[in-house]
Amino acid sequence: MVFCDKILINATTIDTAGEEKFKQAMVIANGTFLWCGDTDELPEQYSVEPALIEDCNNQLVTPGLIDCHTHLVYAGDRSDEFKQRLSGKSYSEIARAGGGILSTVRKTRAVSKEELIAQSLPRLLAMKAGGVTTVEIKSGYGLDLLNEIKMLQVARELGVIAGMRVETTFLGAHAIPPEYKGNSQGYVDYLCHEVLPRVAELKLADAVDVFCESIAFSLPQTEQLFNKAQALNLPFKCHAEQLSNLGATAKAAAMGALSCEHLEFLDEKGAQTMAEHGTIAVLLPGAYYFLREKQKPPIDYLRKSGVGIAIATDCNPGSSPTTSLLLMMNMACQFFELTVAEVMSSVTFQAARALGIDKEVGRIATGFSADLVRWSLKDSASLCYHFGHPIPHETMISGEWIN
Ligand code: DI6
Ligand code: FE
Repeated sequence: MVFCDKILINATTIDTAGEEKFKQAMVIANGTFLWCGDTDELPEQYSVEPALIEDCNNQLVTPGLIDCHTHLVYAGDRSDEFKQRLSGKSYSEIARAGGGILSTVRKTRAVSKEELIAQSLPRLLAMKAGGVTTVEIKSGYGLDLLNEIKMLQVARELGVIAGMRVETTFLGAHAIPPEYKGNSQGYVDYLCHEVLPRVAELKLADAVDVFCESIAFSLPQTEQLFNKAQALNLPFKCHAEQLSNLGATAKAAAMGALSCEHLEFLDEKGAQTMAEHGTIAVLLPGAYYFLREKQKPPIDYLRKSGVGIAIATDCNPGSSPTTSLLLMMNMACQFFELTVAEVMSSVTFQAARALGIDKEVGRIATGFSADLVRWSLKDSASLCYHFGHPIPHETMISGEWIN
């Protein structure tokens, strides 16, 4: 007899490719999956009180969803800039005039840690209420040592408060702060010599990200930051080819980046380099929609070259003010023409790969964290099909139902 905490039977689940598997059973003990397989083959040795056996009646059970790219810690909002964009100004124009990311930097610097938690927590809880159990959170609205540390500490604390898994990413290279106006190289040197080593020493970041773009950091500066990340033993990733093509993807992938993100302007060579190095493409349909981009990421190249595709919210006040990963899943089908199976994989297995935690979360499989969502739906197409509509569900994190 092996005593366990819960058994779920007769569930429709998904595999790593996002394809459905029927009549599945899951045995859960100590927060992890002890056994997963066909309900008919459930070994008799697993013993649990009958009340703790849950018959899922063929409903959809997915791994807990993973939002692998967010900037959810920030103060204030940018609805004023939304109005400017509605009267014809572009995102880049607003950024060049000192608004954009820098306007959120001013607001984020001005608030205390407690206030930043108070403003950011509702966003994280909204994600949790939508079936998300793991969230990546980037810094990048502090842009100096103390404020970047403040943001990363807030991100870590939010994970504890919400009872979710939070992966933190240092994005000091998000914009050039006012103190270094006209001296982006001075700022990159400051990040490499002072900020990143301290962040690493405090173990506040699980990875390093750089916004490589004409309105942000150049390719050589991006490479310099990645070299520093490597020297500090931190994985790295890149905001690449979002508004133009600077060749950041090929460089980042060749250096061993976990993921490259946005990618609207990615070319074939970039996609091939990603495939060769197992770099994940993180696509962000919310930013594509909200900035009214005309160019889509080259899905066909990515597919053809066999690059793993993840989808995330990019939750941020400037280009994607949303917390709904479910809405992004629908948009990924509608705008990027991903299949239902691709989308299901993109917010579970592929998202876990993008974060380098694919041996722990993102799958319903033996040894993985028992994070799952039981949806009141018959299949995964229904999950991608609804939009802007609450879908009743129950979420389990580390073996415990949280609703
Ligand atoms: N690209 C984006 O879409 C976000 N950051 C980035 O590098 C936007 C962040 C913001 O506008 O506040
Ligand atoms: Fe982003």
